[in-house]
Amino acid sequence: METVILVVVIAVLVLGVLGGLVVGSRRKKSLPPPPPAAPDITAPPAEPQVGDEAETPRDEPRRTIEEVDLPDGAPAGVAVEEPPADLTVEAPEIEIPEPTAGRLVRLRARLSRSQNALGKGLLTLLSREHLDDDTWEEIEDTLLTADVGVLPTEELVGRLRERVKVLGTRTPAELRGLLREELLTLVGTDMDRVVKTEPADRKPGIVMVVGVNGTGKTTTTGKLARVLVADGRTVVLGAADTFRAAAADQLQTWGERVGAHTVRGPEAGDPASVAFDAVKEGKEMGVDVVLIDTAGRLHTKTGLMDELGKVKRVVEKHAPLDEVLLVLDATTGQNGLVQARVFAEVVDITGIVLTKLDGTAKGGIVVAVQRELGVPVKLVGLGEGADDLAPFEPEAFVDALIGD
Ligand SMILES: Nc1nc2c(ncn2[C@@H]2O[C@H](COP(=O)(O)OP(=O)(O)O)[C@@H](O)[C@H]2O)c(=O)[nH]1
Ligand SMILES: [Mg+2]
Repeated sequence: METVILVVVIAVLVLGVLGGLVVGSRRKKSLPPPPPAAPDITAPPAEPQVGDEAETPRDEPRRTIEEVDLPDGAPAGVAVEEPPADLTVEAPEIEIPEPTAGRLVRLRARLSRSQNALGKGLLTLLSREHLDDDTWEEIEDTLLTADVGVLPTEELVGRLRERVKVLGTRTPAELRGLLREELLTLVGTDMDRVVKTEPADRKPGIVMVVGVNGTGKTTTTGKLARVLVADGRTVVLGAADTFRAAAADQLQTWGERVGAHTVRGPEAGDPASVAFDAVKEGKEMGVDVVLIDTAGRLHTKTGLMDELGKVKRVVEKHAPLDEVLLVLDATTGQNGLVQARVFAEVVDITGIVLTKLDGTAKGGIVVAVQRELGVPVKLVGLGEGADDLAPFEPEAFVDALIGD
């Protein structure tokens, strides 16, 4: 019995010693590693070697991203707290364009060159005591110089001569009244000058803008988008001038300012497919109007016809064009009329935009171009500013020409 007890005691002791060793060795494994050996500060600093990052300061230990202190639970190598966003990069601010009502009145001073040449010149001549043939000829010259055109000039002078004769003695106010009436007759007060953007039966309205390069098509398209947005409409722009990337950028910039989306294609891509996509996206987005800017660097009539004709045909797979606006630069005078004729043969122009009326004495071109095409001037450009496009109003225009 004593032997048995002794064996048991020895066995327990042996097991205890063995167990302690195992536990001890486990503990040993979990101990922190010994501190690294202190650097030898007597050794000379090593020269940067190839592959070293020479710009890393040698006295600062390099830390890999895993070594950077991270909050609990954060996976190593992933930045947890985003640095604050760069405050200089802000979402583009959307502008609220000016209302369009009364714009021509506000911009009337811009017509001062035309006013001096045409209105004031005519009134001065008409106020002469003796209205002899020479004076009437001077009146004709004044109208011709202002680009009113030969036939309209003859008509106006014929009627004025007649009425002045009937009138006998005349006061300045009477003369002004006569001139105003006759100029209004030439400009036309009964034409429909509304830019058609809202067909009754469907959405979106489709407007195509055409004209020779440099006349102001892209600018006008951008300004028109602003006019529409100011009136509470939503707009998609189609950059169908694919000759230069800059043209699409220019249009897109206009669009961004008023929050209008621009559809564009690859540089030198097919303008017709951009126009088609613009209308498609406009439909999908449910906007009110799609405005299509086109290229104007088409020197031959056949090239022009192919290009614009195709854009029109392709767009009309969606729906008919509601408005085709021809942009003419008022400063180009008779040359503009020649261009107008060519464009009118290629597409059905439904309205004219006369740009740069602020920079010319030739406001009479309004009359000439309407006669030429039998289409009304619907909008006028009176400056490079974003809101310098005005609906054309015959009364306000004539009043601006002859002064109050
Ligand atoms: N003074 C003035 N400049 C205008 C007017 N409309 C356009 N422009 C300028 O004419 C130049 C050509 O315009 P742009 O729209 O690029 O012509 P596009 O080639 O027909 O698209 C630009 O410098 C415009 O700022 C206007 O009504 N008055
Ligand atoms: Mg352009």
